Amino acid sequence: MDIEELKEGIDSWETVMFLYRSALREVSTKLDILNDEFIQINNYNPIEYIKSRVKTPESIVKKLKRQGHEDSIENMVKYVNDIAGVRVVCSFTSDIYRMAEMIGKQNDLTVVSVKDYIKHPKESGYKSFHMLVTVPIFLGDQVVNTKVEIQIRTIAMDFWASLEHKIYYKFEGNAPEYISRDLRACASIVSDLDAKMLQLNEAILEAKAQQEEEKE
Ligand code: 0O2
Repeated sequence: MDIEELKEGIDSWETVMFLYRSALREVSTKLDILNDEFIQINNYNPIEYIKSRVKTPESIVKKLKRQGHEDSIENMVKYVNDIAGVRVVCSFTSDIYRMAEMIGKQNDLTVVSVKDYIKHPKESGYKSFHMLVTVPIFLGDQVVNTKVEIQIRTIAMDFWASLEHKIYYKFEGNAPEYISRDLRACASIVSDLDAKMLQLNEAILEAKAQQEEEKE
């Protein structure tokens, strides 16, 4: 059963939030295990850190309003996809796609939708890879597929998004044009930095491999 179909206890805020908190735990553990497996096999750590949060009631109500919906538990479960959110911060852009592929292959997760704001950045300059997944939560008498939004990005993308979010919040979405323009310019600097770091990493790996070859 999907969380939207939950009839019994739909009026109970606690039941719904319990499901979202449980889904966050499931997905976070899954990501930790994937990272550990990757370290074991490749001797390399693609995830710098993972943050997770359940959206605050104020933020849920704001989002419903923005979407033009009444604030009810039924509507929030149906229309707000990021009540449970996990942010995976990777070292390099290539790690993002590697992680996304690994997540997509997990049999017990269903990928509902994918938004690639790296290949197609938002007007604001925002870059990140979003996956909306559902994870089954096994209760005593039923299984509820619960939505979790996974945002995957580099440290540089996360740095920009966190500061932009703070700045934009102060203007409640109505920032003067010159601020938006400067923020877009910063996003472009951040992208250049990401590309340069990836290039450096590849050059280092190549140089190391060559040194090893010469030793043999
Ligand atoms: P908050 O306060 O971070 O929770 P959908 O969820 O698919 O129905 P939505 O919300 O447009 O529709 O989805 P999208 O585009 O995937 O955005 C979801 C989240 O991505 C946002 O949640 C932000 O966290 C982040 N995000 C999207 N665009 C931007 C941006 O331009 N700048 C920054 N800093 N973050 C962004 P919320 O609920 O909007 O905000």
